[in-house]
Amino acid sequence: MAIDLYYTPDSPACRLVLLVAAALDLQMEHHHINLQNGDQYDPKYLKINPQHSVPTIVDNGFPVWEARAIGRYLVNKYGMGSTLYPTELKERTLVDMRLDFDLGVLYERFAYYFYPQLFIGERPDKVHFAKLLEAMFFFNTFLAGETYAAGPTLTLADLSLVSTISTIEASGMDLTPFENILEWYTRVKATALKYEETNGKGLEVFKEMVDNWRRNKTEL
Ligand SMILES: N[C@@H](CCC(=O)N[C@@H](CS)C(=O)NCC(=O)O)C(=O)O
Repeated sequence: MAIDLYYTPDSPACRLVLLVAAALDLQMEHHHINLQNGDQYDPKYLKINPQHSVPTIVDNGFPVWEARAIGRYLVNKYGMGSTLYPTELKERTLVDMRLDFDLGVLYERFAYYFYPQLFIGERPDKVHFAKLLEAMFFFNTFLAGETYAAGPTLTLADLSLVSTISTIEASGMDLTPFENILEWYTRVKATALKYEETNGKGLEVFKEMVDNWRRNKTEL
């Protein structure tokens, strides 16, 4: 039975799940949730995920949400022998550390800084911007001398962080001060399976939204 995926193409968290599914060559039944139309509040969807967030998967009746938990679930269940989520304790802990960093620090700080501007027209907040820059420098430091975010091989950490970094870039942030991030970003785009089909496509939709917002903002 195919796994059901409830998603929105431009959402960074959803793009992460698409990247993991491609890496594992998993077929999923895609269900588009239109957040603007409020599809996430449909009682049928709330029954599956009372948190009304995307992405959510339903695997043989078992619902999972929170993108990084979905990633771990998919590799644990369908990625036998995959290096995406290593089984050795220290290697796995490093991947977990980077996933938690992305969820709780990097993406979180980006969202606090950028989404109030994009969605409710607020002015940029200097303190939030400084916190985001600090997180970018953290990540740049983690990458010093490393090939990937959690060591020498591509893991779930890279798929998660590339969905965030590409979103940050699409928001208009200049990445040139972050040399290690730039090198890593180029490498991940070239090695993550079906990158353009999964992250690239949804990112274009996000970029369009940002471009429209920027145009309307300067016209005011
Ligand atoms: N921590 C969640 C966040 C997911 C998230 O923020 N999804 C947004 C779209 S990017 C969403 O579902 N927003 C609609 C809502 O929460 O009602 C994850 O990583 O899966």
